[in-house]
Amino acid sequence: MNLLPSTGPFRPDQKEYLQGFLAGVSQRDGYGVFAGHTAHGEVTSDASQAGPNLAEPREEAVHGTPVSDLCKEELWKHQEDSLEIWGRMLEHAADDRFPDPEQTFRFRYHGLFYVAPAQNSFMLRCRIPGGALDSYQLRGLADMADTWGGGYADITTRANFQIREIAPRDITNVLIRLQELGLTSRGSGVDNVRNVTCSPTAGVDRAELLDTLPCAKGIHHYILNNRDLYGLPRKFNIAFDGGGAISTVAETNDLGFVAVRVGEGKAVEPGIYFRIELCGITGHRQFASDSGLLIEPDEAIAVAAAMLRVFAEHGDRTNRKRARLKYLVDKWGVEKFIGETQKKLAFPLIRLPREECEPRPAVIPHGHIGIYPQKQEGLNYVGVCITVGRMTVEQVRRIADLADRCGSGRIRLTVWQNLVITDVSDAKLDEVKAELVAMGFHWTTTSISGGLVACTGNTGCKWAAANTKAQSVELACYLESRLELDRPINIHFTGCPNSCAQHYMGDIGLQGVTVTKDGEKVEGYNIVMGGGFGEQQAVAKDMYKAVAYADIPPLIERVLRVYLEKREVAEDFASFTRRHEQTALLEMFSS
Ligand code: SRM
Ligand code: SF4
Repeated sequence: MNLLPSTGPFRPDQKEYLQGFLAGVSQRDGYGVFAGHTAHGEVTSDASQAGPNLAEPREEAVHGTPVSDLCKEELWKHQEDSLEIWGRMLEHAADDRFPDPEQTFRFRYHGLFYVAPAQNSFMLRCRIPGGALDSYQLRGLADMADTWGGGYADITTRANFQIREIAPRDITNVLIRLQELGLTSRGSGVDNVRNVTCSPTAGVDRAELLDTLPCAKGIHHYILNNRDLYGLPRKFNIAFDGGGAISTVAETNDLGFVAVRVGEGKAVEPGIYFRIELCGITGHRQFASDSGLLIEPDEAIAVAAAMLRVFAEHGDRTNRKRARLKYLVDKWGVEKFIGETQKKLAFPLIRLPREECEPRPAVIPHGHIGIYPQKQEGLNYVGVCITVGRMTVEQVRRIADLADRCGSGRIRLTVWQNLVITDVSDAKLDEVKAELVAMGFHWTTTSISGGLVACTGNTGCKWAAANTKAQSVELACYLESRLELDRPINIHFTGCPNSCAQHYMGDIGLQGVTVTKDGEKVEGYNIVMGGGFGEQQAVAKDMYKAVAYADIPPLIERVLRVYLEKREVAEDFASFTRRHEQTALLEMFSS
């Protein structure tokens, strides 16, 4: 009998011989005989050397998750690199064809969102680090929206720009033109680091501790040039806050860098540092929390890259509902996450309790709207209210012209869906004001529209239960014609639980739901109140469920009238709603 190992499986006669042999040995010793494999794949009888059986090819894995366990989207990512689909996009353009579900997912790597059934067309989402644009880019975007889109554009809640109603035949035209403008849309959708935000007045804010625009641009370009930072387990948000007069709500991001000053006599040299906040995800009712880490500003890109790689390697690749950074850190604890990050860094991470840093200078409520002097003598920035971020191409062009004529040609988009024109000389302020009024815009901080944020809603997004943009504008007009507020208020309209407009951090937050009224299904909202950010940070509390939209304007009017009547001196809306229990508020609002 030939018992030499062959390349195929054992023959029946070989198996029988081995079984008999092993049974004999086992009887002789009185217990089973171990046979396993060493780490090099040899068969061994020594249990202490046990390793995997390499005789069979090991199942492929994605960062340790076997391919058979991957969720659908992870499998697509594993099968083909979505950054390599230029040919396919050209094909779709040539055929004027919409993509199937798999290609719809892949196209989002390039910022192309096929948004049917809400609209039978593509939406282009750009990537504009820090929301910083030059006038020629703004004009170029307006031309794109005119030529290939619906003649309008939106500023998003990540200080970004979206153009809608693009036909399949034009998808490569828009991508090419965008690059010609020095912009990109790469990685603006699905499982990538989204548009990196920073303080919209970075570099001009008198109160800021640090100009964070170079940080936002730095990580943006690092990602663009390191392919392993695409295809994360899920989306990832990064923000840099310079610690100045305007918040960029870093605490709503997966990773927030917040500038702080450390004074004399502490464990580190006095100076300006970043504190790192982790795992903001307000749709899941969680703000980012301080990690205890204190880093030098020039370490920020390296630390962000290391944290992204830890997330890429260990985030959940099987269940997309649990694939955000929050769930990895919930599972591990912050210490383990920091420990794994440290392993990837060539310099030590340092901790310092938050109390050892100086308190943040006061944030101006609604400081993103209004006219303020810059740190550069004689110059000002003008925060313009672009109600819910929507502009016609004509308005976009006029803003670009205004920035050229009266400023330095630079503008900044904000996470409040508004924009800031910088470098306006004192002498030009009146001209800017007059032109803004002529365009239908304003800069009044206490207006309802100045604090209005609304996601895309059901005219563009299939998840939406309501027409958020139109209804929010209607509500603002209704309230502004009946009430006068002397303190800013934020109202956030979000079309579904995904919370793209962060309703849980609004003074008043509305989340779209379908409501049955008089036997008919109509658009409506769940309403939360008392949310806030920064010093006022709080997740808003549930107040009303399933209110038909038609009933909302009079309801919110009543709420605001009660607030104005019963508040303490100079009390803001958030403090007022927090001072009372939900039942007490409901009672006051019902009378
Ligand atoms: Fe969002 C998905 C629009 C900011 C949480 N978001 C979507 C999609 C792509 C719907 C879809 O999957 O088809 C929406 C496209 C609508 C359209 O056609 O315009 C959409 N999200 C938006 C924008 C445009 C809202 C706006 O009007 O400003 C914002 C684009 C930002 C950007 O420029 O990149 C936008 N989305 C946000 C934010 C706020 C933020 O990122 O700072 C959030 C909450 C924060 C967070 O960390 O999640 C947000 N969007 C979501 C989620 C829920 C993710 C989750 O893990 O809970 C989804 C659904 C998903 O990813 O599967 C989603
Ligand atoms: Fe769409 Fe919902 Fe996001 Fe609004 S919150 S844009 S409805 S996914």
